[in-house]
Order: sequence, then structure tokens, then C-alpha cells
Amino acid sequence: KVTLTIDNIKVEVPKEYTILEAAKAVGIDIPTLCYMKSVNEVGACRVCLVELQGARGLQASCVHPVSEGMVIKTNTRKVRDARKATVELILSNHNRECLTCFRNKNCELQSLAEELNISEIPFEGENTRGEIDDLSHSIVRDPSKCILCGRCVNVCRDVQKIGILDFTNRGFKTEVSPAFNKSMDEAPCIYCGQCIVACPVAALREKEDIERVWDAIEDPSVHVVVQTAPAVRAALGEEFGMPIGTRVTGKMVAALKRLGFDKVYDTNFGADLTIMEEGHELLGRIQNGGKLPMITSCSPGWIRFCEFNYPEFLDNLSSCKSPHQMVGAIVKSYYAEKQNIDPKKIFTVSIMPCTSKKTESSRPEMNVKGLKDVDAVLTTRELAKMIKQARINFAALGDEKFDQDLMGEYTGAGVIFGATGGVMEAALRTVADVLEGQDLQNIEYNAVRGLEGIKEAEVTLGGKTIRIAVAHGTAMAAKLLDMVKAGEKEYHFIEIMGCSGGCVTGGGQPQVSAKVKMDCDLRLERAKALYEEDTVMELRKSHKNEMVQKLYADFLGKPNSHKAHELLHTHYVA
Ligand code: HC0
Ligand code: SF4
Repeated sequence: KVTLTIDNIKVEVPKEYTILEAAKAVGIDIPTLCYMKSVNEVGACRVCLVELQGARGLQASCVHPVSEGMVIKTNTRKVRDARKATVELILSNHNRECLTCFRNKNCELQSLAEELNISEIPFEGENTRGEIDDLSHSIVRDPSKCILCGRCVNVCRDVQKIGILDFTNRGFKTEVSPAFNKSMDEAPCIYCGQCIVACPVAALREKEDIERVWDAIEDPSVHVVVQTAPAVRAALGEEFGMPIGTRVTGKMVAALKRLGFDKVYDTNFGADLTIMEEGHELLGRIQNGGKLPMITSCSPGWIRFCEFNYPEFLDNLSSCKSPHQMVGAIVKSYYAEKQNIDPKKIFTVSIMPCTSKKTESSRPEMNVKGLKDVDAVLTTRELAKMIKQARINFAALGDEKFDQDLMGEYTGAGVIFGATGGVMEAALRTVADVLEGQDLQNIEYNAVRGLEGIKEAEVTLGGKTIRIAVAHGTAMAAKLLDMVKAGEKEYHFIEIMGCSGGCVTGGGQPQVSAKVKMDCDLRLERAKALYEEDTVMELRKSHKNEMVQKLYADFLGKPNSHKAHELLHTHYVA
């Protein structure tokens, strides 16, 4: 421990702390911009400057370590003027069309300019950066908004170990882009959107699809069915000022009904269905000497990562489509048949915490007889925008229930899909009952919960030992697959999610400032909301879902039947 003085307050902190962290410990809030805890700690933007007694010049507090006896001032004229000049310089070279900006009122640069009381920019810089890149289905990059903080670069390179984005060109023309200024579409980008949630401004965002969805809702001849991913309920409330980790399932459903969707279903029905298909696929592979380890295929960012970087594992992927694609396919077949609606007149919308799902839904193989399983994917953020456009007072909404017919039931196993380890746990709950031939009571698999990058366990079921592993974030996926490739590890079943934490911290979730993320692990708080929903559910195992059972009895036959394969499975080729 070391003792130092900050703004006349004595503070004792661990010696590994930076000045920024020490100040935070006594409630002194030093502004930052490029700083992002554990991701970007480089002191590049110099917004976090402080005066350190005895030092020459001001110091960047986010990288300066504390030491015994330091005396620091965070609020002097010199400090204020320096911070202001730094931000003015950034603004002079920034596209300042704030009113029409995607991040208006949710921009770290805008807040900073306000806090520093910047009311005019004394000089105009050159804004000579390139064109907007909106060629992909998922991500839009606007260099005129970029402030070169490097947060996206570091997330992509260090957290995801992908390295699509980097600084290119020099001087005024410096920009952050894929190598050789290629489009994101031409780079091996997995569209995880982690760069978007790291961006403090609007330089990176999702490709919006809101207008197409409004058009469908407004067309009386179109029947619009919406489904919501498990993780959306754990974060949507944040867009309306609710605390992180607030579960808003009922309000979300109420809002969707008010927006005018004809049917509101939960992707969790599809998650339960996935477990039936994937669980039986796993048992089949184990019993018949199929390709092992089998690896989950529900995270499209992970699928792209596998296609680009580990094509030798493509045969290991489960052939199951992801749950929301399954729901889409079932809506356009079973549901259409039962409701007597022409599937061509049905428009399916998925609300997802994910930007990669936009690209997934446009993959040519994701269709039923030429009709797309899912017609539009909106992120959690886009749904929030629609709710705001409709001027719905979200916080004041009462709880409503998903539509109850045909696909209206889900279990706790489906809900936890949205957190890392959840798909594995859901699968184990079902596979265990099948192999043991009984209704097991002990259904919480703590070994696969939590935030460790790679989780492993061995479970003995019906006399068989099943070795499993869970990885989240593509850096961890790569580490795990390298061990499997080298023969150091052997598993039967692996769950991989493209984003660290799983879907709850997907690239389509509400953007939270680096400041808030400094002391709140979104992955934990949002996952808690899902585990909480699981514990209050009457049914917590996918095979207990009676509507899934009915779907098999009336329509699909058995899990992995010919019809199930036609509608619910696919295959991946390099
Ligand atoms: Fe997920 Fe999903 S759990 S990928 O993380 O499997 O996006 O939330 O909707 O499809 O169910 C995301 C979340 C889903 C799917 C489900 C899976
Ligand atoms: Fe990197 Fe993911 Fe952003 Fe693509 S979407 S640039 S892979 S962080």
C-alpha cells in the first residue's frame, strides 16, 4: 500500500493503482476519453491530465502509477485549461453534426465538451478523413466521427484477438480502418460489434433496419412476428435510465405490443427447441462415433471466426441453426400452417443483442423454401430507438406476457442461453435426464457459470463420462481450440460464444460509458438478471416445454427427423 494526497485528501491505495484509480477511490472523478479499463490504458488523449507536485508538466493520470507521498491536484486552472485545449483540438477535427448524430446525448465526447464548458471551438481543423463504409450487413464505420482514441483497435486486437481495425495513413489523414482501407465487408471481420460498444462516439455503429420494420408493421397485408433474444431483457432497461442488470421482460413485451407487432414470441422457445435438436445430435455423435468434440453453432460471430481462422473445425460444429433462425423457420412453416397464413405474407423480426445476427440472417442457407427464416434483425439499441420514436413511456409500462399460443412457452434453460455457459448448462439439464432416464432435481451446473475465460468440467451421466468446455470471446475460443488441436485436451462438447460474457455483452447491447464500466462488470450484472429469471420459472428444462413437445408431435416428428433437418439444420463450409 502507498499513501498519497489528492486534492488535499489523504488516501491509502494498493501500490499497483494508477492516479486515476486512486482518485476514484476517494470519489474524485477525473475525466477520461481514450481510457478503457483493462483494454486501452495508454494515456494517448491526455484528457485525464493532473498536476503532480515536483513533476515537470502535467501527467496523464490513467497511466501514471501512484507512489508514496505523492501530492496531486486534479482541479487547478492549469489542469482545466489543458483539458479544455485538448478536447477543443479533438473537436476542431470532428464532424460536429451532433443533433443528427446516432450517438446524440449518448456520446462520451459530447458529455466531456459539456463538462469542460466548451462553448466554441477557437480554431477549425482539417477534417479530411474518408467516406462512410456501410457495405456490410452489420457494421457502419464513419471516419468523420472518429477521434482516434484506439479503443476499438485494442478491443478487436487484444480482447477478440482478431485485429481487423488499425491506424492507417498519417498526419491529418490518419484513420482507423481495416488494413489497406478496405471495407469491413472485405476484411475477415466477424461482426461481433465489440468495437461498437467500445467506441465513445459514433464512428462505429450497427447498420440500422428500423425503417423496414416500421414499413412491415404499417402494411396491413403483412403479418409481423417478432421474437426477442434472452439477453435483450437484461439490458433494454438501461436505455431508459434503469440500473444495469434490471430485468424488463414484461415491459419489453408490453412495448412490442404497443409498437404494433402482430405476434410477440420469445427466442427462448427456439432455445428449447435447439436443445432438443442439439442434445440429440450430441447423443447421436457419441453413440455412433460421429465427429467430436461437437461445438455449439448459435453465435454467428463465432461461426465466422471458425470459418476464417479454424476451418478444420467446421465439421465439429453442430448442424443446428441458431435458436432465432429456428423460430423464424418454424413461424414460416408450422405457425403459418396452423394459423392459415400464407408464409409469403409473414415478416419475421428478431430483436437481438448482437450485430453479427444481421449478417447471419442474410446467409443464403438460412431460409425455408426460398423464404428467409428471419426478415430483419434489430439490435437492443434499435428497439430502444423505436420505443422512443413511438414516445412510449417504457419505465411506466406494466408487465405483459408473450403471446401464449403455439410457440408461446419457454423454460429457464432457454433464458440462460444469453450468458456464457448457459447453452451448455441447458444442454446438460436435458442430456442428463435422457441418459439417467429420470427427472433429475440437481440442475444447476455451477462449473460452467461465471466469467473465467475457459471453463471445463466432467460430468458422469448414466455411467458415461462427458467432458465439456466453455469459452467466450474469440481470444479464448482460439486458445481452447489450439489446445484441442495439439491433442492436449479432449472433449465431447464445447460451447463457444463470440463475445466475452456471452450475449448479455453482445455488440448490439446498450452502450455504456467507459467511466461506468470502470467499476461495473456488465457481464456479471446482466447475467444475474437471466439466472434470476431461470430460478423463478416453473419449467427449467427444455424437454419439459410442452409447446416444443407439441411441435414435435404435430409437425416435426422426432428430434433430428428429416423434417427437422430440413427446417432447423444447416451446414458450414469454408
Ligand atoms: Fe444469444 Fe441465442 S443466446 S445467440 O447468445 O443460442 O444474440 O441473447 O438470441 O439465436 O436463444 C444472441 C442472446 C440469442 C440465438 C438464443 C442462442
Ligand atoms: Fe473487430 Fe468485431 Fe469490430 Fe469486426 S466487429 S472490427 S471483429 S471488434
